[in-house]
Amino acid sequence: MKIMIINGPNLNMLGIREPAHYGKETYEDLLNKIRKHADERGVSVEFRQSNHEGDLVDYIQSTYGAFDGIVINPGAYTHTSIAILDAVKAVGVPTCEVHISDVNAREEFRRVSYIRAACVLTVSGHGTDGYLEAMDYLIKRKGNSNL
Ligand code: CA2
Repeated sequence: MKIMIINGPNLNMLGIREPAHYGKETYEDLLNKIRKHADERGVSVEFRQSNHEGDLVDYIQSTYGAFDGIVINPGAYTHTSIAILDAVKAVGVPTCEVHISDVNAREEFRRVSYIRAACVLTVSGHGTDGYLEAMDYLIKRKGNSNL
């Protein structure tokens, strides 16, 4: 099983500031944590990160016919991007939306998520463990076509 892990704008800055919202782990710590989790479950992961909306659309498109699932934290594009929503709809690859912070407990504008409508799961407010929960959901889902 192949999962693409996509992170949007500013997530490469994790651990540098705003630990109250995003914790102390760096982006590199996050990748290592996901790699370890993937190894333990025998799944293959590839990572992408960009600060540019069009790059994120390209990454999503590249999963078509090549990946079994997507775990994406679109960052601030969550709250604005119809292009990212359309890309997920276009490829039809099972996609989980992840947010490190609890977006529903923050500013009003963070409650809006365009991508959510195309996702099989949203995990919000579980810190970086949310990425692992999303991976497990996709793994379980693939093993049970009724989900
Ligand atoms: O909670 C999340 O994971 C978010 O997707 C993170 C985004 C934010 O715009 C979303 O509303 C919720 C922000 C990405 C990280 O931003 C940083 C800011 C300062 C220091 C490090 C990262």
